Amino acid sequence: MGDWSDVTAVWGKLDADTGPQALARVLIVYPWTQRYFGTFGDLSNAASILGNAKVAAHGSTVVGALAKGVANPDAVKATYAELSKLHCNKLHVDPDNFRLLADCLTIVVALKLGAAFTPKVQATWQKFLSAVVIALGSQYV
Ligand code: HNI
Repeated sequence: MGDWSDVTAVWGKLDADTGPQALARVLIVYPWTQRYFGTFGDLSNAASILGNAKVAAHGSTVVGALAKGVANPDAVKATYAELSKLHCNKLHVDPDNFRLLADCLTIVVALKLGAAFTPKVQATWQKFLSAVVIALGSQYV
């Protein structure tokens, strides 16, 4: 999957705010995704979303779940099989949304890394996220 050290390098440069920012962007840029987070309180405008502690905590959970994929690049599909079933059967999340989250995460990563997010790094990083997105959709029936 490209030069894997590029992915581990990106991962090592991310801070605790990465997940919260990525999920907040999903909810702001694609407001229809708010439907899954009815228990999260006020999501009525960008400032509320960016300041919402539940969004931040859940963003950390979501991006934290990528650690296993980074650690096991050859087993991405197996790693996310259970999460795929959960999002399909229990959470009823439309799998198209995984791609939206991946894209927002890439944008946050680009902002954080700046010039270090070279095209080569981007290519490998997006290939990794794409594998995760496919894995998360793989148990939908
Ligand atoms: Ni997702 C719960 C991982 C994308 C909606 N999600 C989780 C949990 C993990 C997780 C981990 C916690 C599971 C548990 O409680 O056992 N989610 C991921 C990953 C991605 C992702 C790795 C993509 C990279 N989830 C999304 C997207 C949406 C989404 C794009 C909706 C737009 N997820 C949810 C919802 C929950 C959830 C809703 C339950 C939240 C709660 O606390 O009630």
